[in-house]
Amino acid sequence: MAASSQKPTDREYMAQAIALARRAEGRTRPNPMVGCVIVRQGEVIGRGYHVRAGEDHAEIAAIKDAGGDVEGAELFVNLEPCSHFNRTPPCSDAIIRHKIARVVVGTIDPNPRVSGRGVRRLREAGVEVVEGVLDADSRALNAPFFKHITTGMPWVVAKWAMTLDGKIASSTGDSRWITGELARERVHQLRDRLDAILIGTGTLLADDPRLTCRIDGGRDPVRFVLDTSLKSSPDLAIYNLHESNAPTIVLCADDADPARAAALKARPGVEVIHVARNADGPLDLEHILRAIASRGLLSVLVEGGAALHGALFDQGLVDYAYAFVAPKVVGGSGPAPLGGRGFELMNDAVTLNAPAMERLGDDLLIHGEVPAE
Ligand code: AOF
Ligand code: ZN
Repeated sequence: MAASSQKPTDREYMAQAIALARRAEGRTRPNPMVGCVIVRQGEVIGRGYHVRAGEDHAEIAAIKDAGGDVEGAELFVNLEPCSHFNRTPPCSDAIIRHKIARVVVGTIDPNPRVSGRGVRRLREAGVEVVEGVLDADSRALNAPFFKHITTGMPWVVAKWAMTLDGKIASSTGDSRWITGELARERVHQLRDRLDAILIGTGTLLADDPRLTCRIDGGRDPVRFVLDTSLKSSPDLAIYNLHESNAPTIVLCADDADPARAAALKARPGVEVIHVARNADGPLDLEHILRAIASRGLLSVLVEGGAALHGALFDQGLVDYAYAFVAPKVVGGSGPAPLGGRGFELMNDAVTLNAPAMERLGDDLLIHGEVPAE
């Protein structure tokens, strides 16, 4: 078997594969983002990425881009080439058939149907395989896919916008707008990239939001609204979105009024799902998140309000947080971004891992991963 050592340029080509993969961000569910670069004698001869589920995997797209002549070349891909038949035939077989000499893999596919079998198959056929080049970046790129396929839960992203004095609304409940144009555009970019969006009853009734993505070329996330006892009117904006091709799904309790459920379901694109309650009354959030994931949605953006965010953090269900902070003070008794129980000691507070900071006009965005418990 060929020796498999890294070359100085491996990381550069892997970074190119990751950049290609990202072109399909928000478009590949339930599949991961995968990019591929094929190189021969120091020259890139093929590039490709997985555009959406059911279409060519990245490796096949890159082989086609190279015109099919890839004998003796090196292939760089951020996820282990697959070894299974599903919507498409196995990439590892195509690589062997096309006589590619060396394959550099970002990270092993956590899909139990692949998970090491792809690289084994390649090695058994005499292809040199190097694993783990930009491994952490490759895993971070597809964190939602990794979580979804190994746990059946979606990647949960909490987002809020608050004033400098930590409020998400004034004492009268007014919240339009806390942040400026650029920050709001950034939110639409999140809606474009995450598969689903979820809000609580309070936000639904107070804000009457549309939860659509309003940027050029954007696509709408599948909308989930929590309305335990179906208090919302079918006339709310979210039940009358003729311009959206994503559904709106209402989550309510098993004992919610069937007539009210029927009135909502009568609206085009609206579905109603009944969810079990916890012993103390509210809907079971883990059950809700599993219901979202079971539709092949890898990630969910939670846009509030305070009760929902608080409950999710209390139960350790949040993976990533985005906090937009505006340079305004509003004072009074308006709510903070998180209700719930919270932690008694500052020492126990959730601290984001290596938070990133972005300046968006006069607003600040702080975001980062919530450490696993
Ligand atoms: C690759 N290259 O570009 C992608 C891979 O339903 P299918 O046939 O598209 O298979 C989906 C699975 O294939 C997905 O769960 C993941 O394990 C792998 N994705 N693999 O070699 C790709 N998108
Ligand atoms: Zn494949």
